[in-house]
Amino acid sequence: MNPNYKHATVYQIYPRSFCDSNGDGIGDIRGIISKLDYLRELGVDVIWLSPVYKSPNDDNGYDIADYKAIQPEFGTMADFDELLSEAGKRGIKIIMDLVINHTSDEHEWFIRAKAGDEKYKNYYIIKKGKDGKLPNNWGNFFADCPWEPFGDPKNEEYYLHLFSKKQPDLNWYNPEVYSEICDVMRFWLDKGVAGFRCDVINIIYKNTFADGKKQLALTGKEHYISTEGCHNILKNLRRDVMDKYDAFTVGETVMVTPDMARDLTAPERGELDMVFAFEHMECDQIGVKWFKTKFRPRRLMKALTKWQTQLDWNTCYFENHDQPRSVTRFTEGGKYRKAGSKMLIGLNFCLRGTPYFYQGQEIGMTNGAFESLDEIMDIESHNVDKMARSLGIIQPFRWNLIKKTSRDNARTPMQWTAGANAGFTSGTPWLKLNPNYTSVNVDADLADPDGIIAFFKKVNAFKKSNEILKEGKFREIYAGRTVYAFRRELCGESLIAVCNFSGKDAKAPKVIEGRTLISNYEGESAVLRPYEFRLISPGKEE
Ligand code: ISL
Ligand code: CA
Repeated sequence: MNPNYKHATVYQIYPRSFCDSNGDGIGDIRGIISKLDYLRELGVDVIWLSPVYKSPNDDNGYDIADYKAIQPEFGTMADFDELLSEAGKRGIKIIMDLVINHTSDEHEWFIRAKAGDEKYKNYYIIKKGKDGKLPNNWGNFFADCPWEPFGDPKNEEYYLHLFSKKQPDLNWYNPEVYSEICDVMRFWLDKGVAGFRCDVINIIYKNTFADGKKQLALTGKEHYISTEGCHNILKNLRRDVMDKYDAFTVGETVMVTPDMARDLTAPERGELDMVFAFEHMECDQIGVKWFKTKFRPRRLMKALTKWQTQLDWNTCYFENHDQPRSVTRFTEGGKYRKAGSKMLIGLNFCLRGTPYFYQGQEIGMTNGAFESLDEIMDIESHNVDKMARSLGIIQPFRWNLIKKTSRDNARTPMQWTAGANAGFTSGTPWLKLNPNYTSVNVDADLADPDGIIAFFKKVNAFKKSNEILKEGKFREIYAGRTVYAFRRELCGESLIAVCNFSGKDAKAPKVIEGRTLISNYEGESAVLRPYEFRLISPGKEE
């Protein structure tokens, strides 16, 4: 773990939806530059920038057509360089999104492969079908078929795409792919970026292309999750590239267990600095993430405690560009928006690990207010609709699933002001704004001394100056139906964090006695109020 970034407060920007500087309705790099002072005020140390590379946008930039070029609608390389230097002046570092499981089918490598160039064919995973059948029975992350015919149908060749068919998987058996990616990483590190968030990094190396064990979703996954081959690639990337820079990596690791996460991050193994795990994001679903069930706080507490105790260093997060908004999910649809947002922010800072926040979380943005699939742009949602239709699921039911789970819930434009288009753009936003921007926006929140941003800053500053919250061990001390409390302990001293995941008052457990240092409510109270958060200094240690 690079110690320079261990305690960074990281803020994720989804460039398309952050701030539009030129009125085309699409957020851009100059828009980000214009908000750097705002981010410095929040106390952000590192920005994780979702992809800004050249892309045909089948998956909003996660389909990269050129790893060394900026997407024209986001600006130019000169804009990017200016962003880096302006951020640097404010003490803010930038990490890039490194998407290396796949490229776009419009990447030059894939275009050459299709033109029959053997060298580039070997950059991708191209397999023969068998007797008119697909090469294997694997599933696809976007509710699609993962094999698409490649070239002349007579050849019966298919290419693998675990995501959209415009995202062909790279062939990590090929050392040339490795060298190309090293080169890409050096290109950005030489410019001065502080590292990478590595997209679905634990699935890049497939052990075999044999059929997988049949399952509800992602048949075949046992052949590619956290394989030895993947570990080796990560070790090499660390040794050949990362170690030469002051930088860090955070892996997006899907379907990992704490054991796998330990292997991916153990300092002595020299692979990744930290990983995003998903178990706590799965506490309101059945089987696959498109089937949401009622949120039960106990499931969230169980997942948090499990990861806090079984992995030495976590990434702490409740939101990103793939997940519905946390305040909608975990605090009754946002009925207690202000208290709920603050509670989740407080909790995120008090857990052991590096805290990550997603744009808009600091003002309590809620899920999008979409009324039909026509208003949704996310390719995943459209695929889910198709799949559900093919299973005979009726439209109102399909829509109900998609409305709750669509990734566009997190991608609605950032709400800056109560003015036209929430101050996001002077044009027409690429995705429908949440109409609640008239009251939920940065201006309004900043003007409120009791606002969410003020609370965010307070807890952020406290954490930065407090060794117990930074380095202390985690111990759960109470997990009731709605009340969750834990201690952070360091050298015989401790702090207690407590949350009430309920819109009703809850009895305060005895174990949380002490002096309240920070809370999202005014004044003392014997009971815990709806979505109350408290950081407590216990009187005496037991
Ligand atoms: O639920 C998930 C994991 O359990 C998924 O959302 C998962 O995070 C996702 O499918 C992988 O996401 C990443 O790679 C995708 C891209 O569409 C996402 O936006 C990105 O975060 C393909 O590059
Ligand atoms: Ca723009």
